[in-house]
Amino acid sequence: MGGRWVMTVPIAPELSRAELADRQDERLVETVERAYENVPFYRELLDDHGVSPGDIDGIDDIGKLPMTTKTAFREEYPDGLFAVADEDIIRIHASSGTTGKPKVVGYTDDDLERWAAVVARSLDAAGVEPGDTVQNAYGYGLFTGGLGLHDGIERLGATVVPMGGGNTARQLTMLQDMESDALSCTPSYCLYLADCAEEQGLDPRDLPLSTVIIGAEPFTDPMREEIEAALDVTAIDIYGLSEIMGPGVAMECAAAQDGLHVWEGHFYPEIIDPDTGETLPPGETGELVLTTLTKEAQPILRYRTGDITHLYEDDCECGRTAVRMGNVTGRTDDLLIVRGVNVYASQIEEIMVGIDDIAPHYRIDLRREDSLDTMDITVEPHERSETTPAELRAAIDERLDDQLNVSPDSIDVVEPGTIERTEVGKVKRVFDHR
Ligand code: DLL
Repeated sequence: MGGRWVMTVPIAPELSRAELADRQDERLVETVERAYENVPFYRELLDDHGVSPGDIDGIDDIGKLPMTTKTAFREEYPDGLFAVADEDIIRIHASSGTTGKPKVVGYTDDDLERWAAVVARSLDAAGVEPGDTVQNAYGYGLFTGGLGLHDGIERLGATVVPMGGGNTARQLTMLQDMESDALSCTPSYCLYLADCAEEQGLDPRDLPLSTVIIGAEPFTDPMREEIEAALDVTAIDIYGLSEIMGPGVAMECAAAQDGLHVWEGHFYPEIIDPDTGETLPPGETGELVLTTLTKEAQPILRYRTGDITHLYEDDCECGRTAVRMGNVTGRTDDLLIVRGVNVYASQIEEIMVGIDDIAPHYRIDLRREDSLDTMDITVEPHERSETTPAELRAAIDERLDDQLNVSPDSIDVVEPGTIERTEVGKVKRVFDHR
């Protein structure tokens, strides 16, 4: 779609670290005041901890603030965390948990403006340019993925093809007919789409795409490589969560493809030890805690995301000054305790995806039988694999035992295509029946 008029890129200039720090100081003070004055939940929480807004002079004081957990969203459902009058909320989103009520989030007009700008900035980091065409296959609706990406794509001055999730045959047709440069969707859907293309006799590498923007669920490095090879694209990681804004809290840059720049003028990141709550120094792995610095409708202080990662402050070759966080491969609540051995689903995934002959589709079923935990793994070989199921089982068993000290009760190798694919929404791989 060349040759058309393109608006100028509305990307804010890079701030120096010192300028960024000044901005964070100012914005934290404002955010704490706003939360204390307008949200009874925060007034009580701060009062209970003996902290008043006057104690917070800047980011260095953030450790004085208590943390917010997801239970606040459940207890204050639906709008108890809003800091503005109902008529100032112009959009609602919600994220459904596996249990209980959804977490409802609200946005003012200015919040939506800032969100679009932050997503535009994220897309710019991914190498998407004004004038490009982006097919957006994140779900539209209460989920923040669809509309969040949508507004950012438009803000950048790119063309959005608002497909939403599912309807894969049509996605493939539109990708070709619109000559889309980029596709935004979950990593599992990316692979599914590539498989569907092949089934239709189409080589997925012949699709016009050069970039895919993948996020909303964890993926491992081998899985990213698989996506890049299958579609002949660069796969860029986008991170975000509804409670803090939605997609675009942090974004990998195409230049380094190494860690995600956290847009620190808007979201302040910390890493804590999930067991003790203590703040950890840069480089150490723990739970990501985020504070909104510009959210008007719903300021959130020190939110425990449950996501496991680390922060690194080294200079990035792209020249962006914002700190980077590692790719999120696990969550504190993904921890599986199988017969007393602690293991993250992502660690199991990493091992399985690391075995060449195994397709990145698997499921883990956990059950309890006679007060003993059992773990059954189901995997698919790659279509091209010539290894026998017995050899595959042996390879998985040996690596799980060597590297994680776990031994599943069964490893079932099923025909390619047997494991149910997720066409809409986030992939679910662990089924805990206990
Ligand atoms: O998933 C927002 C989003 C939409 C992000 C589209 C990226 C793209 P929630 O439904 O509230 O919001 O889920 C947030 O998803 O706490 C992580 O556990 C996980 N997650 C999000 N992005 C990534 C990522 C959206 N890039 C939860 N890598 C977060 C790993 C991710 N996990």
